[in-house]
Amino acid sequence: MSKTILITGATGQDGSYLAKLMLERGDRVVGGVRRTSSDNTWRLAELGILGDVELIDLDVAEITNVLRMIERTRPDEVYNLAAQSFVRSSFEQPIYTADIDAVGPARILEAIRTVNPAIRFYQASTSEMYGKASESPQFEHTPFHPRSPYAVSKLFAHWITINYRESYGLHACCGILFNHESPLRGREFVTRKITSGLAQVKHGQIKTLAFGNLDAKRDWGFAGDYVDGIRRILQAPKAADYVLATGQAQSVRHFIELAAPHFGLALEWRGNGAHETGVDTKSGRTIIKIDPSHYRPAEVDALVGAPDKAASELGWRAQVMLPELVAIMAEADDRRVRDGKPLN
Ligand code: NAP
Ligand code: G4F
Repeated sequence: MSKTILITGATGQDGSYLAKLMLERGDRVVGGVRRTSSDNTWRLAELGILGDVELIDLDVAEITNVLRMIERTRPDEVYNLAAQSFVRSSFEQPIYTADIDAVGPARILEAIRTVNPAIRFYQASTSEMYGKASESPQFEHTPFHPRSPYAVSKLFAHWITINYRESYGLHACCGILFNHESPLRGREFVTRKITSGLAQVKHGQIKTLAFGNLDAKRDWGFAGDYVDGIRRILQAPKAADYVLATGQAQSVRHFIELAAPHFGLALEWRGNGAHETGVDTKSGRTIIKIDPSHYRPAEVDALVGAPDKAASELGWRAQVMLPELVAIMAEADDRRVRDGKPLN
């Protein structure tokens, strides 16, 4: 039976992929968009679904707006993907980040509790909550040690979601998602910065790229796989929380090494620390540098998830592993730059 799905943050990477998945399943999809001075629907357009999603003004900063939109659209399920999602910016804007990422979900939960407690609710929790993790890999029960205002805010959101489940019986679930990427990833995140930047180097638009900590390790999967997991989490008969991850971690350095050959570059690392460079041995040109301004006040050194519960209870497994993910992203950015299309 067709359902009404409300997605907050529908213009983001996951919101766009999730909207496409739900439309393909025959659901009515209402996409919450926050008002900005310029159009930000390019991902929906790239997926060919811009005309199919009902777009509404929805900013999770404003409780009356959230209340009205839930009353008006009468969703069966709400997926809260809205966030200030860039960890580094959260150190500069901790209070704003907390308002959107922590209090925002609490506003939605209050609206659901008030309007219709039968509405199912999904909260986009994050592996960043593990931060300085005390065990590896990380499971649902691994203790949290957040290392940024973003992660602290998301931890509040995680627990308030569980609290509304326990206090009021809401069918409210958290997906603890490890990093997931795609050609629709924002360019400020390191994976897309690598593939879009190397495409620009290849086509002569820029000479060098500057990074921070090359040795940070992440468990990178493909966003298309993860939105399928998000949907499955909310369909499970009993509300619960799940880790979604590939189970494998690699460094930023390794991601760059995998990406370089897709752009015809033969990368060699030279030097150490802040003086390390990446040189293309074919041309002899330095294409990668270190810029310490990209270092974070507190870093998350390594994250790797254990998606065993999602596999056994939801039948979910990541399909795309890192080499294929890099190839998909590299190919998309190479094509965009070659064809003179915006990188966004
Ligand atoms: P994203 O591309 O940054 O998308 C975030 C979305 O939130 C955008 O549509 C953004 O709108 C919207 N937004 C920001 N502030 C808002 C506000 N005040 N009210 C309503 N909407 C607002 O992030 P993503 O990668 O798709 O991630 C989706 C969610 O999963 C986020 O909550 C993120 O924190 C979480 N998460 C992501 C990952 C990952 O690896 N991608 C992993 C774990 C958890 P604009 O288009 O106007 O900016
Ligand atoms: O790509 P990142 O900015 O992603 P980060 O911080 O892991 O956060 C992403 O994943 C989380 C899930 O774990 C989400 F919750 C969150 O919303 C977001 O989607 O950085 C990855 C790593 C970091 O250790 C960072 O220090 O890459 C390192 N890094 C090194 N140089 C860099 C750079 N990160 C960025 N963005 N830019 C650099 O130049």
